[in-house]
Amino acid sequence: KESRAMKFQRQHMDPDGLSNNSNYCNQMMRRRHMTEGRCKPVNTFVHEPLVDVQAICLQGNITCKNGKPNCHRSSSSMKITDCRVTSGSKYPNCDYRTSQKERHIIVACEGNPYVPVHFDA
Ligand code: T3P
Repeated sequence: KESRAMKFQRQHMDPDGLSNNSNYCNQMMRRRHMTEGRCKPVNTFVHEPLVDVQAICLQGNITCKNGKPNCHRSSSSMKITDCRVTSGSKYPNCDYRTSQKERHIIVACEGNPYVPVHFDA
C-alpha cells in the first residue's frame, strides 16, 4: 500500500520539472493519478530537491489549516507550480490552469522518520 509519505511525493514532488508550458498541469495531474474518480481541484508541485523539502519538517511547528500543530514553513522560498481546475473543466476531461510561483511553503509532517505527508499552503 502507498504510504502517506509516498503519496506526498507522488502528488507534490517534481524536482526536475520545469513547468514552463501551459499544459504542465494537464499532463502532470493525469500522470500522477489525480484525475481518477474526480478532478482534484487544487494541487501544488514543488521543484526543489526532495531532501530540501523533507528538511522543512525540521523547522518550528506552526498550526495547520485544520488546527493540528504539525505544520512547518520553509525557511527559503521554493519554486512551485500551482494547478487549479478551470471553471469549465468537466470530469473526466480535467482541465487545469498552470501557475509558476516562488513562495515559502507550509507542509504537515508525520511519522518516524518525520517527513512531509500533506501540502498545507
Ligand atoms: P494533500 O493533503 O493530499 O496534500 O487541501 C486539500 C488538498 O489540496 C491537499 O492535498 C493539499 C492540496 N493543496 C495544494 O496542493 N496546494 C495548495 O495551495 C492548497 C491550498 C491545497
